[in-house]
Amino acid sequence: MGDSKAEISGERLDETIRKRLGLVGLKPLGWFETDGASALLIGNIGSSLWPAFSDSEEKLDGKPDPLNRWTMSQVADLVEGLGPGTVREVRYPFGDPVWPFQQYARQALGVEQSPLGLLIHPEYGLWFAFRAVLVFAHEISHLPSSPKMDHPCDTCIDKPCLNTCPIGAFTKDAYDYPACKKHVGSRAGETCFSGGCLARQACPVGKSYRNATDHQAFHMQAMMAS
Ligand code: B12
Repeated sequence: MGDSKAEISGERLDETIRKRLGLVGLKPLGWFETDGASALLIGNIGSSLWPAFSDSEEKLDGKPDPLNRWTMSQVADLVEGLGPGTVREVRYPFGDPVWPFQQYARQALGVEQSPLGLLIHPEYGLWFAFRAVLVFAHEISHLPSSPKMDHPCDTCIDKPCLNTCPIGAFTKDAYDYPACKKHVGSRAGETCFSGGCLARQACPVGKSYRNATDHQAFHMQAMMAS
């Protein structure tokens, strides 16, 4: 018999992780390879994590970066449950260094970029985000493969995402972040600040997965504070 750790079945591991993360509204989104190792991208679909996060100690303790701290605590529990030496490294989409999460998601999920810069999924639209990447220590066999995805923007003629922003912050190949931030912080930008990005909401794909209003407001507030 060989080293059992070298023969971890990806399908079984995926299922174990899916069950654990499902309890708190997180999800294994897809597998990919990075630096010669098997890696798993973890994220949320729409407001799937919002109920568990809303009741958490991290959300209620009044300290900074509650969602990031909550994520780290969920991932630490998960990694511990997988057993010592299973996960070599955890990468987060926040803090230093800035890991290229959108590139990871392209690899893991086969999704592509929308004109807003956010990646778009044929079912979830713009309403999915990333919380962590687990880099595994041992080779994993039978990894679940990701299905080939259509890119919904190819058949979207009107592109409402590009003509809904009240200040035209999005053009075909640029996002004017300073202008966006100035507007969202002004009286005229109150709707964006409390209800979320209007351009993102104008996308016709995956509307039923749209983030809850308080979830969107949470991210807009975090963006303004950054
Ligand atoms: C810095 C940052 C921001 C900055 C600047 C973003 C910018 N457009 O310049 C600010 C604070 C403005 C921001 C805002 C938001 N962000 Co942001 N952000 C990041 C962060 C931390 C790093 C991005 C980066 O610099 N990567 C470095 C490069 C090397 O990595 P990369 O994967 O190759 O990067 C690609 C993107 O940067 C992309 N790109 C980014 N912006 C744009 C804009 C256009 C027009 C184009 C064509 C390309 C493009 O091009 C790169 C090549 O693929 C990532 C998390 C992460 N670590 O990836 C989240 C991330 C990109 N943000 C995300 C989100 C959801 C948002 C907001 C919607 C949050 C909100 N307020 O509700 C807004 C929307 C802004 C927008 N429409 O782009 C998600 C995107 C999920 C998705 N479906 O793609 C990410 C992945 C975070 C996450 N936890 O999931 N963000």
